[in-house]
Amino acid sequence: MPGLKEIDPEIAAVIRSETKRQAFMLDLIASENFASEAVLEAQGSILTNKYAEGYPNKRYYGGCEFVDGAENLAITRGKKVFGADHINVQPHSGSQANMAVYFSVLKPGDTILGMSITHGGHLTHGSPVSFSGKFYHVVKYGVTRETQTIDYDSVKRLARDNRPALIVVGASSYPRIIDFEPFRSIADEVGAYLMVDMAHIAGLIAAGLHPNPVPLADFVTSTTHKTLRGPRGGLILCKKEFAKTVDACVFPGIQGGPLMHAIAAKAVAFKEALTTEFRNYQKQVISNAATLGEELQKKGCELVTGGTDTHLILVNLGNTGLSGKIAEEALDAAGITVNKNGIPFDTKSPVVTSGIRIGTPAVTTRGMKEDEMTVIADLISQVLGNVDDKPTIKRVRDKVSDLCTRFPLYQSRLKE
Ligand code: DSN
Repeated sequence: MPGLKEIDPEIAAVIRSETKRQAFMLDLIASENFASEAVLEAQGSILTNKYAEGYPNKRYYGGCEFVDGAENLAITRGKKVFGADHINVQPHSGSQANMAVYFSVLKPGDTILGMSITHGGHLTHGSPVSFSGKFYHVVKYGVTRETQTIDYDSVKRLARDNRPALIVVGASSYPRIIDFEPFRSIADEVGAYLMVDMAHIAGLIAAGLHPNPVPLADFVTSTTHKTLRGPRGGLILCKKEFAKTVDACVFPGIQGGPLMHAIAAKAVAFKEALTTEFRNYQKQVISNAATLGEELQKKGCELVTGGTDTHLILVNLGNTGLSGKIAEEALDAAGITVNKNGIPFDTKSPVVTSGIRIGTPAVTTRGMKEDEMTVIADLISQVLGNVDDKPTIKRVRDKVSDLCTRFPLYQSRLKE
């Protein structure tokens, strides 16, 4: 059969350009990573051709004996990585994983207590523009003004006052360790279910470098492509008693045929997550984030919460006079990819923002360490101090390109 270049040169060109962009720009998006060649091979495999609605040994189609093998491997390994009773590896995304949990224990109109997106939470934790804010009555908790860390006292007060059916824990721009124990005891006190969305920190948890919510929460959801470094997708972990209802809510509740190629790639990622190399990688991710944060502070940058315990830092640009939008655009022009991000109590809109979020999972996958974080902090600060100065942007862009060349990525793909 003819290949992509012959059939569709335009899409082949898009993939080639994106491969070059990933190889020669610094990816500091906290939710991104570079999947291994093994994960990519499984995800790009002929398993995409197979319909397998249902679960292993209980499918609605014939010919599922081999894809059953893939899903069973993903299930066994995923449970081992996180120490869970039950795992569903079929969610196409983190949002679908969250939706399936909500559908399994909530009725429309029930109250959920989730972290405000403006304080670091996620769209699906009750934002009014997401299904979660449209189907349910949402009460939001956040961080304190003083420490910018989760206000556990206010979580307790809000839970007592509003008696939520479900408490949602987890964040997409929170740089500190989350203590799941207070949430468990608050949920018990008010008779709520507890769900933890660990998407951002799943890799750290798999490596034992962040407390594991699985023993405490009724449900734990995640994506598989952030710190966990697998294929794009989602998963749900839960106690045995919820297994049947969660599975039924994923299929046939909200999804049809599972993406067997993605499930096979999840199995590969879980295998990788069980290795010593993976643990060492996650340690380096955290150490790199700490170094990057400290070096940026030395250059005068203000960090939300004053630092990080995880893979990400949130820079408050207030003292620079820049918005997140301007900073993101200037850094992008210099070959450094970050995202504008609201900071707690931000007065700017979500499309402008007063902050940028910076993460180290992807650059650490390339092999970069503390020395490179010092260089990157210097490059970022040069750009932030000279957003309109073309020669500075060009000089930084050249340095970024040199740095990326020293830490090659997807080399065989660049030759294609
Ligand atoms: N969009 C993801 C992130 O960047 O954190 C969350 O879903």
